[in-house]
Amino acid sequence: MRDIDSSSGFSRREALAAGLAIGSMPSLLAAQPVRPADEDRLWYDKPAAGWTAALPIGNGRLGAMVFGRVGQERLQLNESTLWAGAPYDPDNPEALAALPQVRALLAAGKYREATDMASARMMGRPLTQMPYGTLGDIFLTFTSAQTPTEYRRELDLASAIAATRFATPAGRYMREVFASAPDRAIVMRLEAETGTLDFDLAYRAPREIKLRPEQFTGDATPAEIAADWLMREEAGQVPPDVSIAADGPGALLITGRNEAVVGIPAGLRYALRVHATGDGVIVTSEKGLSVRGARRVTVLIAAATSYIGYGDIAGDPVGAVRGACEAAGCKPYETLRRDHIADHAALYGGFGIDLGTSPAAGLPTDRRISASAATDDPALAALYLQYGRYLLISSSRPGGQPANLQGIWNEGTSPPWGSKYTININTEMNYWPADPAGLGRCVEPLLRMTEELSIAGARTARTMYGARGWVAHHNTDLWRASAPIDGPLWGLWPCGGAWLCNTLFTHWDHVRDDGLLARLYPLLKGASRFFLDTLIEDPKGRGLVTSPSLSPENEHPFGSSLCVGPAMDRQIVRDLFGNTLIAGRQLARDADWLEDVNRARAALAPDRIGKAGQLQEWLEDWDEQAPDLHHRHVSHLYGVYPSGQINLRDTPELIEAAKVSLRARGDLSTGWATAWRVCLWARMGEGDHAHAVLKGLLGPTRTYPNMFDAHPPFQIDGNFGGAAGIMEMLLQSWGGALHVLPALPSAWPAGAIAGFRARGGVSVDLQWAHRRPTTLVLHGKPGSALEVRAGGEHFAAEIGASGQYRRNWK
Ligand code: FUC
Repeated sequence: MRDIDSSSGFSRREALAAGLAIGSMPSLLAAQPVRPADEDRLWYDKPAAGWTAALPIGNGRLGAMVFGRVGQERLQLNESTLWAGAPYDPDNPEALAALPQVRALLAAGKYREATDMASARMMGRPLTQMPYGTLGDIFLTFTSAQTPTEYRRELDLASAIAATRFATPAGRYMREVFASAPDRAIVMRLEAETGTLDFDLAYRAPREIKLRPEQFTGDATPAEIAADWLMREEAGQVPPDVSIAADGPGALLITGRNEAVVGIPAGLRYALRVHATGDGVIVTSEKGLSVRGARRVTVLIAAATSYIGYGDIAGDPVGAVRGACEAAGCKPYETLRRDHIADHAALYGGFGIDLGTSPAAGLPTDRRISASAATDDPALAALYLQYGRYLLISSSRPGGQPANLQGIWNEGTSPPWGSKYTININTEMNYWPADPAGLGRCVEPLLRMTEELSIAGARTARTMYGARGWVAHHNTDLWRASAPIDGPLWGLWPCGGAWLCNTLFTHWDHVRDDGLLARLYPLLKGASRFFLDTLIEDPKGRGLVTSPSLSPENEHPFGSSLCVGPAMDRQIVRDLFGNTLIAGRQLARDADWLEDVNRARAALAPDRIGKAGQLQEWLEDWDEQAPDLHHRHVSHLYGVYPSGQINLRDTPELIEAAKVSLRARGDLSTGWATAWRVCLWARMGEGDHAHAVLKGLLGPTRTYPNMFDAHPPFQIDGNFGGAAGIMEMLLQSWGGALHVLPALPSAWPAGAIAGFRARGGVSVDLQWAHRRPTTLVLHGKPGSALEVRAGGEHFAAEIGASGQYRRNWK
């Protein structure tokens, strides 16, 4: 089988025409031998053997996994509001009376008793939240599938188009699929250069996917590899609550309901409309569409649910999908495609990275991943970063839902961990690369979710803690549930809302927009107020602490994770109070109350160094006796990254202690936990160590063939955390300064990055050679100044009247 090389084909030309390639990159890069944006591409010489080899597309709301199969194309579909259940209130009023008793048991060191009581009386009802679902699949089954003689499929990140090209003895074919945000539809184009297109299109309703062991490793089953026709009999089997009907010429209307889970009824309806146009004969029936003798076909897929907001499910999905299909149906394919590319480019463009290249960069993406441990492939890290940006743009768009544990891509109705929002690390990690990588606009859904969560969380604070302000625990879902779930060992952690606030404040710190700060302040104030009401004095006089709480999700040596005042809580609340002070003072609000916040911040129990020289995870020096010394969470290192409160410049002794802790924890863990370790080693100035850990993240154990992160199974946070970690090795922005090449690994001696955003609203372009900076250009407001640490120097960079500061090194 021969590969079809598309580099001289339409993708490159059209990307250039759309201004996406090197020409549109900042001028700094244009003069350099920088990897062009149209090399930002995943490609394969065979169809996807399984879901984790299929290619994701998304417009923030609608998503699809594209398999690129020859005989039977499969599009597995998602809509970001299709979750199980309906609005519900999980708060447990019994908690209020149990709270002082649980605290007393913890103070007495009776951890198991405290856990039993919390389990019986302090948990949310139901004990689990609602899972994110799937919208089912569309299958296009071709009547004359034959073994291809040439084959290539790819995902072009700059144009956000998944393309499959192949030739069989019957003809030459091309398919393109993209999820258009401006046209609110997935658009699929099929073309036969020679031969004809003859296929049946059918829908398969959502089903439960039980993860098989091989899906944990990313390997496909032999059956999957052999069976290009695998899904044939299943397509068209329709459960009773799903209806499929013809909806005019070439169109199908599919309607169904979401799932009822753990006693919460199914409140949502969904609709899917598929509309095919083309030059052949298209026949519509309640079984699907059949297309015969065509050369060019365009298939539009629109989907919606009745979800309007977390308390309002009275939307009209049928009206929405008919409207979207009709509007998109009026445009020729080329116009849909052009508008989609321009819309995507507005987010994707303006950022570039070049870490150098090697022969490995010429291999198909799956082969690069499997070879990455043993080969030199710096461009794979650059691609991983750009893929992270692509995934964020595709799964988190203003007006939509934030990226969940799987972004928006989920194959079945009972995904791992419900594919929810796990806010004790995973959701926050999703947004780590957003601002630095020039995608601050993608943070908007997280802001809106947090605003909604603060309303539910105020009820939880009142009902369960008798406190003012608002609280959220370690998970939330589409319905913004904020009570503790799963069990006290995981759920009874009151800092989820506070961490979201800090993440949003970091976003503000990058854009420095007054309107945004005014929008954030009520969130910060409410979260701070909860802690002012609930922090307690440590009986041993070490300061203010949380109780009950836990160091996510790590068991201490006394048969529980439940404890008083874990380090992470103190660090998160320290940031929260500090951020509230900055925001309140800048907005000239609540002067007296801010003094209370200031006093409480100073009274928080400080970080502690234990007898092994480690940064203590708990208030007590328990680290060495914990049952899982290599636990994936490194919660007490929150202070190092994403926070900067522990750093090389201001607290070197705590950094040394953090290194002791992290070395003991080990380098490789689950996908997201490995990505966190990359960020941490970078923040601690150890570029080669960060790079070694990154290699572990990019290898086949933690990266699937489609470059999705493997927890395992698939979880998207590692993609985002890894993208952030790659940037942290090159540029950091903390403590009022820009740190240039703070953790450059020896594997990347020369390179360039452009469009990096630093705190303070400054955009940074950097080139380096022989491991030293050669050119630094800052773009920002004329007159603004930034402290820069670069090449062993420390200087103030003032942005000139042109909006630029430039520095060249010899
Ligand atoms: C936390 C982690 C798990 C997983 C889950 C979604 O509970 O400890 O590893 O990532 O979230």
